[in-house]
Amino acid sequence: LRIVVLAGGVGAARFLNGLAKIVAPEDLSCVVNTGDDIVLHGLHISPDLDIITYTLAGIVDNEKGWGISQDTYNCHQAFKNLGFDEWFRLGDKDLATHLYRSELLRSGRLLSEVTAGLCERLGVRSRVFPMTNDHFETWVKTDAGWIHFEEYYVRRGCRDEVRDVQFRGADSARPSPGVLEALTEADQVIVAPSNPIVSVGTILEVQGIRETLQRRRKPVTAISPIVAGSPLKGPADKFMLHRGVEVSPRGVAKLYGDFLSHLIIDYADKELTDDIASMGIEAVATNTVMRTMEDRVRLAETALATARHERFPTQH
Ligand code: FO1
Repeated sequence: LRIVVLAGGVGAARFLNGLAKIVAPEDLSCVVNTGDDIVLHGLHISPDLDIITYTLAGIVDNEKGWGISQDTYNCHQAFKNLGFDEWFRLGDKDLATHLYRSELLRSGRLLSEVTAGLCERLGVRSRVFPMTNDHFETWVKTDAGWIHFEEYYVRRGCRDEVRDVQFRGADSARPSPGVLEALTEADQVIVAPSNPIVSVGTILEVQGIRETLQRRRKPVTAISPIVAGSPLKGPADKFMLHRGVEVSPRGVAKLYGDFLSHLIIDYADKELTDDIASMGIEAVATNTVMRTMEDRVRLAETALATARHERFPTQH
């Protein structure tokens, strides 16, 4: 079975960790959010692409969920000593990735080519697609003004109220080569438990991606990143509230309702099953909190199993 996963960063990587244990690497493709991409010190950093690639390569720092396991931070510290306000922690080995990417992008290579090159070097046999090769950045309006998403997330620790969100570049961002074909041909598309606005919502903003999902006649299964009224990780609640969407799996179902066939929700929300069914989406309740590798594999198995009870949205 060919599986395509729409992925953000840490939450998606945890899920992929389990999925990669039960799906052959060549049958697995990921379409990854690049709205978090940022240029720092002249280096092009793609946080979510790197989190996913390092996870599939088995070298991610499992404790943090990002960066390379056992990396050192000598350069980061030396830079700080020079008086720079280093709010984004780049590990020494991780820096090599950013140097590699920036060098190749400067020489005219596409982000998708650079990502494929990195995957090859790191022994990742699944395909990792950036959602777009075009410029795309998520910006957040806070009471401190407009700031890049990473500044909101890392530098300010998600503490600000979200006043507005902009997807800069979205109007002209086209999917990277092969993305629409992969989404059309996949036996199952799985939407990882990532932020539905700034991780998956960005992917859906890229020209043709949402429409391609709407046209599918095979399953699209999402895993709710919201459990009992709170996000599993990160600030999804603030972004959903800003959008006027209820912070619950029902809100997630609304955001994906035009293309979703199945939604995996936590046991804690199982009373929402009928409500979600009335939206034409089959809800499956299970344990979605991934503490151990066993949890991750079990959730991945549940996601794959939903595809065997096919049911599709009633309206498009
Ligand atoms: N997250 C942090 O909370 N603090 C950091 O200093 C940080 C550095 C970092 C460096 C490279 C990278 O690939 C990811 C990094 N992240 C860091 C994670 C990242 O900011 C977020 O997890 C995602 O962008 C949200 O999906």
